Amino acid sequence: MSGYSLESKKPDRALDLTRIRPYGDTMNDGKVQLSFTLPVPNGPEAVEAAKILMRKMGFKEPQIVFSREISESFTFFVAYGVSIHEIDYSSIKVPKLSLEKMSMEEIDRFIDERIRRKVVVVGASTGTDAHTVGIDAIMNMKGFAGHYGLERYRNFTTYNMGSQVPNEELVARAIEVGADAILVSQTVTAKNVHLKNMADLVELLEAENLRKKIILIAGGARITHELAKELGYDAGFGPGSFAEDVASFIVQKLETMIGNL
Ligand code: B12
Repeated sequence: MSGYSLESKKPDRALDLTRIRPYGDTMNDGKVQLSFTLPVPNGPEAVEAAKILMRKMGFKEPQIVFSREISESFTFFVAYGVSIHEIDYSSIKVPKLSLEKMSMEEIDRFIDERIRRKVVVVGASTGTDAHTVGIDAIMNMKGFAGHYGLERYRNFTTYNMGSQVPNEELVARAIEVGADAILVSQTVTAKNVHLKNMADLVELLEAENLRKKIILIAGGARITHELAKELGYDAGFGPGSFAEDVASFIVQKLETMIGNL
């Protein structure tokens, strides 16, 4: 059988995409599973507290199906509930990156034929962020999930500066090596620390009169293309991104920038 179809889940009538609710056992039953932690010891009061919270969150028929104290006076819950809300799926418009995705070989050939020099990229996990796995997945030779990283590309020269790199150092290195693109990884988003750090980098590049000359890309588990654009970046890449997505974007954008010189 070929791909999943909404129609196949509801043979008796076409699904009204203007009014959809979560799917549990039957179409639009609104059933949701969620988990959370409360700073109280486990017990009947904790379970009751979790149910009250579920009702306050707008769920009907709250059920706590699992509760366990995960450390002293902190209890983790798994809950089921019925969402009373519905959404108009047909009205949703999400800004998406439109690019022609190429393979590593096609990208290297594209650079041979249309850029005719090496593409220079500097990347880092910036600010206080110590997570390196994301930026390494994109840049390191071996790459991620069977997709080679940028270091493997014949026509890319890459500088991976590692983690906890201050914006100033990143910009200084980009200037030193004549970077075409800066790659920023931001994993920790607690209290929106990434927003300030990402915005500060844009300001720094503007102050150096470099923003329009360098392709600026952000990535991370909570980064979307929409968020990156809002913060003044050229593109944002979230979970499931691979080096060829980023490289396809860089070379196509670079070709336009060179053409506009
Ligand atoms: C490994 C890990 C660590 C390791 C990191 C080791 C290392 N060398 O990287 C250590 C133990 C150091 C660590 C520390 C902390 N961590 Co941590 N960590 C993780 C963990 C388990 C995995 C992250 C990971 O490697 N993912 C795999 C990579 C491949 O995925 P990814 O980063 O999303 O990358 C992909 C895309 O997002 C994208 N991408 C990422 N970056 C970039 C960049 C560019 C330019 C592009 C194009 C694309 C791109 O491409 C990648 C491939 O598809 C996650 C939980 C989880 N399961 O996700 C928590 C997690 C990220 N950590 C978390 C936290 C809170 C911390 C600490 C603050 C904990 C603490 N209280 O000390 C510290 C922070 C330290 C610091 N100063 O940054 C939270 C972050 C919550 C938040 N959103 O803020 C998470 C989500 C755990 C949780 N649920 O609470 N952590």
